[in-house]
Amino acid sequence: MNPSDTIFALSSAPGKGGIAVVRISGRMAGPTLRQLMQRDLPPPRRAVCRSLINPIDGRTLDHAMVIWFPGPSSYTGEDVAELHVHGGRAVIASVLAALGGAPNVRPADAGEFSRRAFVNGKMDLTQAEGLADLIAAETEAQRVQALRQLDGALGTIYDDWRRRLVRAQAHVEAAFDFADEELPPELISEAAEAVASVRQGMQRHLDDGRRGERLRDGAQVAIIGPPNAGKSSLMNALAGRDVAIVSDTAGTTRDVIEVHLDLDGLPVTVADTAGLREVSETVEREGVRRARHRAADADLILGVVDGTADPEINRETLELLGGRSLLVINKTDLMTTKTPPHVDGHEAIGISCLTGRGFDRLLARVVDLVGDFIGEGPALTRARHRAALTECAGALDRFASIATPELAAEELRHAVRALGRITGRVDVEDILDVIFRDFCIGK
Ligand SMILES: Nc1nc2c(ncn2[C@@H]2O[C@H](COP(=O)(O)OP(=O)(O)OP(=O)(O)O)[C@@H](O)[C@H]2O)c(=O)[nH]1
Ligand SMILES: [Mg+2]
Repeated sequence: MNPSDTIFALSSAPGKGGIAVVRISGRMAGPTLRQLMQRDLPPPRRAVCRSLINPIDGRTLDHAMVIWFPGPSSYTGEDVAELHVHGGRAVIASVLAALGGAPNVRPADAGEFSRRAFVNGKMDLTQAEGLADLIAAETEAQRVQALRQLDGALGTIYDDWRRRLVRAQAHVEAAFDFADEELPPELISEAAEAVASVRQGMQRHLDDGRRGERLRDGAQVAIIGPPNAGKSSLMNALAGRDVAIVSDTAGTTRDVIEVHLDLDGLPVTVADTAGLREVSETVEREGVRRARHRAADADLILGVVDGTADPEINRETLELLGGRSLLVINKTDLMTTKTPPHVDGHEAIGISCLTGRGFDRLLARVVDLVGDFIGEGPALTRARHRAALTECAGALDRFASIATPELAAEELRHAVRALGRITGRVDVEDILDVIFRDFCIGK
């Protein structure tokens, strides 16, 4: 894969459509476009109608809308041509075949346009990831988060930390590299303060309960409760279809059953689990173990109990509630008494899976709780970022406990490198820039 090649690809989805967009990027984009149109290039960034001609046999391929983006004002930063052709399979195939026959042009590899945009400084790595997430987004909240990341909200936070650390590093390095020069003594203490403040912000970012990652992958909701309480019935009601088997036999559900749902724009994975009880039978016992495990990992627990049953069987369910959770009192259609708003300090909602009563209220509370948890504002979205930030934080902690400037500077270097890996900025030139800009050493 040669980055100086000129590449082309179908940029819209494959298949039949009203229009299809073919992009060409690289040095040969202009000559190739000229040859396809057999006319001069149109004015930059203006949509024009042109016939596309097959250069081999001179026959017309399609009447297209053509836009010419001379570099660097283009998506990739290179010369880019966009051909908006009619979206039929044969049209697309003939245009791609004509491009394939053009000299010094080749089909693009996966992600190659965006990779070039990164290499040419059009976006950082978090933005490239945001773009991938935006294309994959299936719910409204995922779209909003991805767009925020594409707009550079995450990259801005990481770059700001990195800039402050680079500056601290430059100051610490200056303290021993240029020991004979007149350096203000507060430089080191200021550097230490700056590092401590970045470290704090980073910790808050890391302690966000993985909400950004959850929004990418879906918040985890676990339905737990004693056997026969109506857990699978609730799961089916939430999913709007028969996902899990419902029966009046206690112990019907034995494994964890998951559905992915879009609740008011929020991606949620709901897990129905085996009824909690002490059993000797090995398969059901394993199911109960998995149910407890799910409850421990969940972002929201829905503890379902049968409002008509002996409360004694609810004890373990109530014990597992805590953190973000709701007690769902089911089968209100069989109850003569009203359900209390709280039970043992847990917020309670009465519903009937049979009649649907209370279900809207429950759904609204679930959306509230998951929405609160996922929250607003840029959040860590990927394990890759978390790993790099954790590494960076470790280096900053070691920096704080080291007395010799040489070793301390080495830890800062390590921290800056780890942060730079997130956005894809790993150069040393800017450290030198700060040194020379701030100190004017050697006049
Ligand atoms: N009257 C009434 N019956 C219900 C309601 N919800 C569920 N049931 C019945 O309760 C029984 C148990 O329902 P399930 O949904 O299978 O209960 P579960 O909690 O998943 O049970 P296990 O998987 O065995 O732990 C079934 O016979 C359901 O039809 C309700 O709101 N009202
Ligand atoms: Mg069940």
